[in-house]
Amino acid sequence: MTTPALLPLSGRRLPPLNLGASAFPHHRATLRLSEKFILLLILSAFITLCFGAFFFLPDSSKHKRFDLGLEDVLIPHVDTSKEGKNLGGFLIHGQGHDEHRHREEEERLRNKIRADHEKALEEAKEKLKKSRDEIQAEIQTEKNKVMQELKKKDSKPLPPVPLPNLIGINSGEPADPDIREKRNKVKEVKMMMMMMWSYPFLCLNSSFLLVTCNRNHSFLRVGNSQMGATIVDALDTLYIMGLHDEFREGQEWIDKNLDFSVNSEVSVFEVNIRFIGGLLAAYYLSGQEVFKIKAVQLAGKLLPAFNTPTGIPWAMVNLKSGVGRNWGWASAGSSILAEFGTLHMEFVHLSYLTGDPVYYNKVMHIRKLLQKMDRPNGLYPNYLNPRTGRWGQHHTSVGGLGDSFYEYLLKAWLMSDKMDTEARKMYDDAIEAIEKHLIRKSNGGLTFIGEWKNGHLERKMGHLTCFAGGMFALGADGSRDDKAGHYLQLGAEIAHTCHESYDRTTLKLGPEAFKFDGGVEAVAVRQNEKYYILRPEVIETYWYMWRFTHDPKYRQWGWEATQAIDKYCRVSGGFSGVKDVYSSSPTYDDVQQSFFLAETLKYLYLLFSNDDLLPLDNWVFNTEAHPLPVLHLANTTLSGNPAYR
Ligand code: DMJ
Repeated sequence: MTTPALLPLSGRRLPPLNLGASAFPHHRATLRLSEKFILLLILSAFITLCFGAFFFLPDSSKHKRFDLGLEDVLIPHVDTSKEGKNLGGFLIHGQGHDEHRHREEEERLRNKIRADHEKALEEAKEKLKKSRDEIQAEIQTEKNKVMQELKKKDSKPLPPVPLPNLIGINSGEPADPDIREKRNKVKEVKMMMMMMWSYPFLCLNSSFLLVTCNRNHSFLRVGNSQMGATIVDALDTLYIMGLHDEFREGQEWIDKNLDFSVNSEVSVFEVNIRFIGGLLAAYYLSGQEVFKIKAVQLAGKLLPAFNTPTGIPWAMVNLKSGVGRNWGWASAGSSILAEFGTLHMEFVHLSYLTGDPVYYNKVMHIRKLLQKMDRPNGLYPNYLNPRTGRWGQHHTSVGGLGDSFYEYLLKAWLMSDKMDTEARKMYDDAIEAIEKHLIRKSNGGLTFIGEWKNGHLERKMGHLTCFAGGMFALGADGSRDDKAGHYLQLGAEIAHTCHESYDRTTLKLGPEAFKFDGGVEAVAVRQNEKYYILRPEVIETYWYMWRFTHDPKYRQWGWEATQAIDKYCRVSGGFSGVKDVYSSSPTYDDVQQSFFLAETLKYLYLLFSNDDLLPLDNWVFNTEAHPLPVLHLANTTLSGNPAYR
C-alpha cells in the first residue's frame, strides 16, 4: 500500500521494511473489531439512504404520465436535455432556469384546470335550467347530425347494372265494365287504407283500433317504427294500382325513417320476404335508387345470421350485434326449412344488383348442403340443426314450416329464365315424393295435402297449404315426363278444395286449418283453428288458375272473398282478422297483417286485371307477392355456375 503518509518526505532510501504487524505497529493489515463495527454501521447507513432515495424521491414516470395527457395540448414542448447540452459550462445555471420555467408551467396548468372546471360547472348549471323537452330536443339534434353523416356515408350509389326487361308495369283498364268495377272496388279498399297513412301514421295514434301496426310482431320491428313492415310491404301494390301519390308518400317515409342500425332481433325469413322483397320490387317498378340502397343495407345486416357451423342460417338475428339464434319451440334447436329455404330469389337479385357474389354464395351453399342429405321417403323434414347439419323431428309439410321452400325451388328456375335446371330437378323430385306420400282424396272426393308426422299422415290441411294449387299450375309447363296437364289438374283440385273450406263457413272466409277425418270434410274442428287473419293463399291460387285457364269461376270465387272481407273484416281503422269464421257475430283480433296489403289485395287486383299486367313470362312473385323480374343471366358472372347449365 503506498499512501503518501507512508512515504519519506526526502529522497533518501530507507532500510527495507519489515512489513509484519510487529515491525510496523501503525500500519496493520487487519482491522480491530470496533473498527469493523463502525465500518458496518457506515455501510448500513449508506444502504438505508439509498433505499430511502429510491422509495421517497418523486417518481419521474408519474410526471411523464401527466405530461402525456396535456403536453401536446397545453405545454409548448421544451427539450431540457438539449438546452443543458448547449449551455455547456452553464449547466447549473440552465437547470435552475428549467426549474423556474417548470414551476411557471405548473402554475399555468393549475389555473387552466381551475378555469375549465368552473366553465363546466357553469354549463351544467345552464343545462339544469333548461326544461326536459329542451334537453331532449338538443340531444335529438345531435343525434340527427350523426345520422345524417352516417346516411351520407351509406348512400353511395351502387354500381349500375343493365336493368332486366321490365314489361307490363302498367296496363290498360279491363274492357268488361263489370270486371272494371270489381277491380276498382279492390283498389278502393286499398286506397281507403292509404288515406290513413297520413299524419301521424295510424300506429302512432293509439286512439285508433290497433290495426295496421303489426304491433304484436316483434320479429318485424325493423327501424324506429312499427309501421315499417306495413309501408314497405304495401309499396308495390300501390304502384301497380297506379296510386302514385301514396307510393311517393311511402317512399319519403322510407327515405327519412327506415333505419337498420337498431338493436332489434328480427326474423331473417320475414325480413327477407317482406322488407328486402318489397324494397327490390319497389325499385324495379319505380326505378328509385333509394329502394335498392335500403335493400342492400338491410341484406348486409342479415349476413351474420349465416355464421353457423354449417352455413344454415339462424332463424333470428340482432341487426346491431349480429348475434343469431333459433326459435325456442323448434325441434332440438333447429332452423326451419321454409325459413332458410326461402331466401334464394331475393339473394340472387342482390348479387345481380350489387355485383357482389356474397348473397348468391350463401344461398347456393344451402342448396348444396340439402342436396347431399338423405331424405326419408324422398321428403324434406321441416327441421334442420344448423350446428350438426342433421334433421330434427321428421315432420314434412307443404303448409307452415315447409311451404315456400318448394315454391322457391320452382321460382329459382323460372327467375333464371329456366337456366337453373338444378333447382327444377330438386322441385320435380320433391313434388313427386309429396304426391306419393301426402296428397290424398277425401271420402267426399276432395283432393287435399296432409302432413307427414313421424311416419303417419295427418289428414289436415292448412290455409297456408292452399298456395300449392297455384304452385302446381305455375310449374306445370316444363314438368317431367310432360305431365303439364296432370299438374294443372292438380292445381284446379286444390283450388276447389280450398274454395270449399271457405264456402262451408258462415262468413265465407277460410279457417286456418281444416280436417278430412271422421266424417269431417274441409271444416275446422278445433276452436284455435277457426280464425281468418286476412291470409292470401287461397286468392293467390285463384289468380294463378285464372291466368292459366281463364275459367270465370276463379274470378267469381275471388269476388266472393272480396265481399266477405269487406263485410266482415272492415273496421274503423282498416281491416282486421276475425277469430271464428263459423260464428255469425265475429270478434276481431285487431291486427291488420302487412301481407293483406302486399298479397291479398294485390292478387285480387291482378285477378280483375288484364294478363298483360305483370306477365308471368317476365315476372316471378316472391312468396310475399313482390314481383321480381326474370334475370337473363347469360351475360352475368352468375351464369358461370354449373346450376345454370
Ligand atoms: C306470407 O307472409 C307469406 O306468403 C309466407 O310465405 C307465408 N304466409 C304469409 C301469409 O299468410
